[in-house]
Amino acid sequence: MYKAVGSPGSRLTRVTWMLEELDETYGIVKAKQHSDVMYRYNPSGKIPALVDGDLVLTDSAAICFYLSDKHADKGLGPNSVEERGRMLSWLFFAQAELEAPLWNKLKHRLILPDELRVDVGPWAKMEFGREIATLEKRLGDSEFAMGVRFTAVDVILGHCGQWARGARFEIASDSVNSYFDRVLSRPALARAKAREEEAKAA
Ligand SMILES: N[C@@H](CCC(=O)N[C@@H](CS)C(=O)NCC(=O)O)C(=O)O
Repeated sequence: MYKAVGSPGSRLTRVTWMLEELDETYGIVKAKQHSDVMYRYNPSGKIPALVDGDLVLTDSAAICFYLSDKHADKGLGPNSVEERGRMLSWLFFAQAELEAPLWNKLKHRLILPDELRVDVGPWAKMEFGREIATLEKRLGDSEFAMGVRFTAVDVILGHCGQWARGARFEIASDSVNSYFDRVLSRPALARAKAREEEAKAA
């Protein structure tokens, strides 16, 4: 059984969502960022981690990609070297470009010590808007990032969309908004959130 390690409501949701999409059994190990428990799984103390037997993986995009590749028969991963390349390109885009302004703004608003905080708001707004325009072009008329098939890429992009909406970042694209609506209405995401709520209450 897989173990998904981290705090409910954090990037942990990417992992639980992915596991729900794959219909795999898992347990949630609750751990706060930089807690003793979290350092056992990730040298940086950051959330989330996945435990698969002796393998401990960190970094949400890598975890989702790994799971999709391992369970390729379930259709959420790459089916060829070319698809593997395209999925990795999407995942690097999602984390390095789309997520970066969201994460930097949050860090400077809530996480960093006061003396290190600066106002990255205008930069984050501009950068995020530019990457939404890129996302619109990259998606084109496709239902999902990889075409007609929902994959691990949509978990990571979708989670960025949920984050952006929660933090009231402007998403000035009808097609990207429709894409986020489509992806965020997946029953597997609702199940993942319910599992995290249960874990939170336990
Ligand atoms: N690249 C990592 C980033 C992990 C990360 O930054 N997680 C946040 C919580 S969602 C955290 O633990 N932050 C603590 C910190 O930045 O010090 C991933 O995608 O898993």
